[in-house]
Amino acid sequence: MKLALISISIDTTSPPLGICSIATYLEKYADFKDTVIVDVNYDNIMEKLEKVKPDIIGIGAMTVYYPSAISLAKKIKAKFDVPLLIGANHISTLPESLDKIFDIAVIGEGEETMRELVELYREKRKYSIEDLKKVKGIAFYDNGKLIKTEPRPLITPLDKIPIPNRDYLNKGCFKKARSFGTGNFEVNYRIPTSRGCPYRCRFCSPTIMWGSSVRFHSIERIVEEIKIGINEYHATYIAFSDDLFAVSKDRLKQLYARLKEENLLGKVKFGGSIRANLVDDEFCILLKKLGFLQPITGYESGNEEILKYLKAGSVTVKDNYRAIKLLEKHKMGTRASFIFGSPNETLEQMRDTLKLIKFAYKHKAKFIYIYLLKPFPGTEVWEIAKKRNLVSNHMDWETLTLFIEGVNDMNRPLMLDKDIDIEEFKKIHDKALLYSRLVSMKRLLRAFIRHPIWTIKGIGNPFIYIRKNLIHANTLKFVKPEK
Ligand code: B12
Ligand code: SF4
Repeated sequence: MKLALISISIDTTSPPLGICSIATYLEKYADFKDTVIVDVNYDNIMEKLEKVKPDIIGIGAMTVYYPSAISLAKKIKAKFDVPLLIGANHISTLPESLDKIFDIAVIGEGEETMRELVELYREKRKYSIEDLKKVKGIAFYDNGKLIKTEPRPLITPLDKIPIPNRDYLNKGCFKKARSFGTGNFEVNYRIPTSRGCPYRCRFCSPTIMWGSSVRFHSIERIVEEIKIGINEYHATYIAFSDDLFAVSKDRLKQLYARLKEENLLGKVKFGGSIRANLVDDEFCILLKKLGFLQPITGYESGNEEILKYLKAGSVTVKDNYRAIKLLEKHKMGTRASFIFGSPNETLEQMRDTLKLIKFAYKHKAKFIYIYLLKPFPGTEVWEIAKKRNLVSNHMDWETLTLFIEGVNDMNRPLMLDKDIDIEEFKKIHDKALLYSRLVSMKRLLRAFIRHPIWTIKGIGNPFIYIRKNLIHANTLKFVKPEK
């Protein structure tokens, strides 16, 4: 019996660790070794499935990829008469949006639910409705009616989940590629060290996915995973890909002490997400000693009222300015992300964010990401968008995807406010993007000076790259609510 798990996220620097974790878990707890990972970045999905001939197929998708998951599912169903599963963030945060093309939705943490589903299929060679009703943490249709079973308890302690065996991943994941973490060419490696986040930002959904408390891997286990990354996969840059990595100084201190004992400091560069409210000199010194580069920080807004709304009062604009300054002072730089288009955000408030972006630019931010607020399911922003009739459980999911046809734009904006003056907003947004592009150009230039061949290889034709990513990156098409 074979299981194929498909990743459709387009990103060569972030291997699909969720399905890799499921494959490893099945090996350990179901004695099942026949999982094959199909990765859109390296495989022709349909060709690979033809070759593998799986008995069960599963696709994982964030909301931005849900339309792609549905169209892939249609192709798969036309060729394979096997149970087709959907998992990961989109369906976990909105099982009600389950498309009938899928036989089963796996809600939330996938490891234990997949163990049960694989064992059930191995025993009975089919899924009956009666059997499915007994499996926790899934959704499916019974005679056109959506059935959601009892929630699946979370796995505790988190170390019960084995270290993902990266041999399941395509070898291409461990080739040098331009790193979002350093801007250089690195063997990029990711390690999630926890599940969940203690904060409650209104645009984010960690509690729906991972419950209200945070579960951590032990420091021992993290160090073990780092060693595997360095020794077996030759990782040169490790990103801790938690919802929020640096939750406390204590944990950083413990990690530092163990890495020092193991003589691992300086062997690899680290990255991960931090929060402006946590940044002070001691925190920066700790990160620096660990070998951290350019920690990623969601500054989001330069306006007090909007920031208070977005981050539920957990951080102030003063914290943002202080963090940017301190990260420059300690020579780590910052990867800074900002959001425009919060509910009821005025142009004046957006200009405050523009000021903060300019400040980040002046203080040598290494990356500047400009986002338009997207209402993702499971968030408070989703509920607002729903009340405004902009989204629904069965909406056109293309509205929330990453790409606009023909334009390499990462932020297809669904404007939440009908009264916003789009032309004025575009002017502010264009200025913000200008800072982001200037930073990209500097980065590209630095990379070119250090690694000319790699850089050209990585970006292809430089003229096309510059036109696509730097000049036309900002051709926004607005989806504005009807007046
Ligand atoms: C690291 C990370 C990134 C990294 C790497 C992404 C990647 N491809 O791995 C980067 C920085 C590149 C990134 C980018 C984006 N991200 Co991101 N990212 C995360 C983060 C913090 C961790 C992901 C992770 O590794 N989790 C750990 C693994 C173990 O969990 P998992 O992947 O969810 O898998 C489990 C279950 O989902 C399930 N499962 C997963 N797949 C499957 C498949 C099947 C068949 C089954 C049965 C089960 C199953 O079982 C797994 C084990 O329990 C999550 C938050 C989070 N904690 O999930 C956000 C998150 C996934 N990202 C999010 C978003 C929005 C984005 C962007 C769209 C942002 C943007 N506007 O550009 C981009 C997309 C870029 C792209 N091209 O794909 C949202 C998605 C929201 C949603 N409703 O879809 C999240 C949830 C953050 C949030 N709370 O808002 N991201
Ligand atoms: S945005 Fe970051 S800090 Fe806020 S809830 Fe999400 S993961 Fe936590």
